[in-house]
Amino acid sequence: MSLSEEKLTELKEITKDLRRSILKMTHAAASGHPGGSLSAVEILTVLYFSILKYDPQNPNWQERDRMIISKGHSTPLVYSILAKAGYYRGDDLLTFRQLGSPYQGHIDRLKVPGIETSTGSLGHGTSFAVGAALGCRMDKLNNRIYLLQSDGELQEGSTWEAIMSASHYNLGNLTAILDRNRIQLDGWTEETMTLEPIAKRFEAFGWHVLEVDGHDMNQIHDAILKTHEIGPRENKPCIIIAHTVKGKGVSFMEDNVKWHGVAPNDEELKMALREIE
Ligand SMILES: Cc1ncc(C[n+]2csc(CCOP(=O)(O)OP(=O)(O)O)c2C)c(N)n1
Repeated sequence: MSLSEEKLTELKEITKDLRRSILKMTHAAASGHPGGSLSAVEILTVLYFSILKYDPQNPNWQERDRMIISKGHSTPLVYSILAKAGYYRGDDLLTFRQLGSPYQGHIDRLKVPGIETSTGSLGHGTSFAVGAALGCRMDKLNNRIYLLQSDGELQEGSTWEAIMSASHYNLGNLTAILDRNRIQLDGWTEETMTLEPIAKRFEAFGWHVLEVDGHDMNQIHDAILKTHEIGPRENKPCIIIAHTVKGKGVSFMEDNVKWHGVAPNDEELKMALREIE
């Protein structure tokens, strides 16, 4: 069932808040990763506020869905969304990347509640998700495993070993979402190491593939619900290829590799915040 108009309006307001927060946090730290945080805003908003089962009062609740964020550098987004989800107040988010702050540059499950696994060294998250999916199935838990992947990490061999094992073990309880923003650290993925045809490659590795506009929250939501049916029915892991724009929402950051790991200065912050309004 699609999102109601009311729910969609609520989610859109959340995405605006998150974009503001990403910009302010990176500006305050004078470092961080705005581009790949902005591209994944709608994906994580739909997950955290209309799909995922979690209890912020009890982050280790056994039946929780497992949300594995493999692109562990997208911290300004992740810390902001966990605050909104109620894991903590978040009034200290502007200590981002300072010594002693819990909000370090890459996510650490021992420092911030709600983080399922520490990542940042790219290419680990998919293996972790496979292990979590196997473990939850063995424990007969009534939950699902969600994985946010980046396209840059699909250029790493270990990721494909994990992708292969997910179908070998018939992990119908696993939904991956690929933030297909087409840019990694050095440039366009297709120029650094060709990934296309990604959908056919996942299919060849035994996954069920769906594709969406990664900024259209209705499409994201409906595709995730489809994976809840298709995964267990076909006993297959599912992937949603979410076509996104790196730096989405700020015109001078969009599709621009420069904004992978650079913070806005005072003037750029003002311009960017005006655009979000
Ligand atoms: C194993 C490893 N090698 C290199 C890096 C440095 N690094 C940080 S982000 C990044 C790539 C960013 O592109 P992508 O993974 O597609 O992320 P997104 O565009 O979604 O931000 C790289 C190579 C890293 N974090 N881990």
